[in-house]
Amino acid sequence: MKIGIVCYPTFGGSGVLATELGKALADNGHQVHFITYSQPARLDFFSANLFYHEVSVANYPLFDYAPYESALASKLVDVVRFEKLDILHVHYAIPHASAAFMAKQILATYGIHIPVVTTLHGTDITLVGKDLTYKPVVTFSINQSDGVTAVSHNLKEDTYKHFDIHKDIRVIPNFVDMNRFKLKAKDHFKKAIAPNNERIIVHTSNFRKVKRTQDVIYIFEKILKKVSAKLLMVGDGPERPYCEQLCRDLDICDNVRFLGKQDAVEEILSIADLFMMPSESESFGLAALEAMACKVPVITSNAGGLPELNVDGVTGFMDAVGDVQEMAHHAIAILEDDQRLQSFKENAYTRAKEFDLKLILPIYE
Ligand code: GMT
Repeated sequence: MKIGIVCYPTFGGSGVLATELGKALADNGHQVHFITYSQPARLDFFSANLFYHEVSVANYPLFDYAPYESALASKLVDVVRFEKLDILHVHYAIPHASAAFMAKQILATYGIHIPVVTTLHGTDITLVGKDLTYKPVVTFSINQSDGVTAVSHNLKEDTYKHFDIHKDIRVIPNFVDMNRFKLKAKDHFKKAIAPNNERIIVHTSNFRKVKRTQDVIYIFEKILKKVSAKLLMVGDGPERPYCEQLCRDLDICDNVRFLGKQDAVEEILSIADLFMMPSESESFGLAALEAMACKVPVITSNAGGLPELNVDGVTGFMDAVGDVQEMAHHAIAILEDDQRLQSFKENAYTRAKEFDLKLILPIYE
């Protein structure tokens, strides 16, 4: 098939998942066209079946806000017509689903029928979409999609709860490429980070408020009182300066490194003993799944779809949002005992295999 994929090209989970899906579909012989405003972060190689079409927004002094949605709809019309696409798959409802709807209507005037599949990822429903500013458009464009998928049962239920949706929503969970995310020998790297064989704890996110990154620092400070450890904070975003300040206030800077945005996350996960995701809301938790594929147990909150991934007491632990005391307690329980740590690592890996790309790709197809 000739598939158009619309996504955010950044390091956010929806963009990562959309890019990995496009790459896998291309490997399976489909022709995949990414349509977005810059090169997706994980689309950093050449493949005969992969194409990238940049949406550029013409600016004009009159515009306080450049109309990206109109530019995207126009680009979709252009690419569907001239590349003869069979289907559009849009990731993240705002504004991708509504731009696709507009493109679909315009294409109909040329006698072209293009089916649109919308995949809901999380904040497009739970945070931004619910906002009255966007709600009518989100509701309408979901209902107008020819197919709708959500990345967890929790997200599907939330969508029905908050929007008047009369379309069937199919749950297709996030997946991980187990060939890429696997434990790799990175002893030199481990030695550089933890020269005295300290436990290594990792957090990766876009440092938005919803991730509760300061909780990671509070939990780590409690862990340090019992277990010698190092914390790697991967990613960047608005909360990072507050986290850095908190490390100074708690006097733990020597044990914390902020690595910024990283491409080879799997290499960092390969030296990790524990992953932390204390999010306020999380429709699935792709970053936790990637950690589990690298044999890293996870301490998460019990928000949103996380219970559909993390098996409490088996692949890690789950505690109430904001309960840093319990999260630290559970982290210490895993880290202080070599044998227990090893069995949590194996369990995390076994669970991750249930979300292997090879199993999820055919569902999307
Ligand atoms: O987590 C983020 O802030 C990024 C966000 C996005 O939409 O780009 O991720 C969402 O989609 C991911 C892929 O489906 C899910 O694994 C994340 O759980 C979800 N994030 C939230 O719900 C906060």
